[in-house]
Amino acid sequence: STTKTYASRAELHSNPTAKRLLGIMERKQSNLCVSVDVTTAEEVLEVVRRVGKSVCMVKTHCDIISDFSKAFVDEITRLSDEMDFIIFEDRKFADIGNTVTLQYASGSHTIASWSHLTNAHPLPGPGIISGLASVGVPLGRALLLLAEMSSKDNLATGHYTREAVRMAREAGPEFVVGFIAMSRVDQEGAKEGEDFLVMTPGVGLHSAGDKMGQQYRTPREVVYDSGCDVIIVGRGIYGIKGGEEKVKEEAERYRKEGWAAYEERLGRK
Ligand code: UP6
Repeated sequence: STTKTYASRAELHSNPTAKRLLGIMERKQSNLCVSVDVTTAEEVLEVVRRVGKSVCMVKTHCDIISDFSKAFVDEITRLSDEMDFIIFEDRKFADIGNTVTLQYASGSHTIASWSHLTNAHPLPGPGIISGLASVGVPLGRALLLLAEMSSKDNLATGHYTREAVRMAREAGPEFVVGFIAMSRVDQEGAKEGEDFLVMTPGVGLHSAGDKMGQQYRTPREVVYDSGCDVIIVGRGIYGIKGGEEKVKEEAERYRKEGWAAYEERLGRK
């Protein structure tokens, strides 16, 4: 997938969310996902309005929003239609199939009802995919497995990562469309015609990490050197000092860097 265009991949993808995402990436010339990790609904929406034009996707952590509500869901959904981006709830499900089914469909967040894409740890085994798929597939949703993580000394390496990829291959492309990973984890043993999206957090231009183990690389390192498809940027964009205009500018800056690295990967530059 590293030498194919997002447009050609959009045409062939069978999952509706992956297809829409790849189409948006091509149209908006953006492989940027902004992670909006702020804690009130209005702050989230404010950041989304600032960065919406520059992104292919907005990533949420709905359980950190103190006043999460139906009105918030309606507004972010409206913005996703108007500004043309996918909503990715970074839920990181990690329980048995029956429990994740309930967590995905029910509770105070009803994630499946508004989030186009979500993710899960492969730790519990393939039952976590069947459980989430039973809710998500009828709605046209998509799932990523966490095959690797960005934080220092995390345990998702080697055999664990390979098993995550094997689990995704066994599940088939109907629901599992890719990975959270730091590299092209799907290269080894790729099956004819498969197309996984690799989405990568731990991206920042200004710092090497934080005090709690986060590790940052640049958009070029992620997209060109490592062949990943989507860069996920949080504090590097919403946390920039200098006011709201600056947040918007910074999103554009990451969009351009990510896109240039993609074009370089295709050999267009
Ligand atoms: N995230 C990581 N690393 C992972 C998986 N997920 O950082 O391996 C998520 C975090 C956060 C975002 O939960 O929402 O990506 C990164 O934010 P940052 O750019 O502010 O560090």
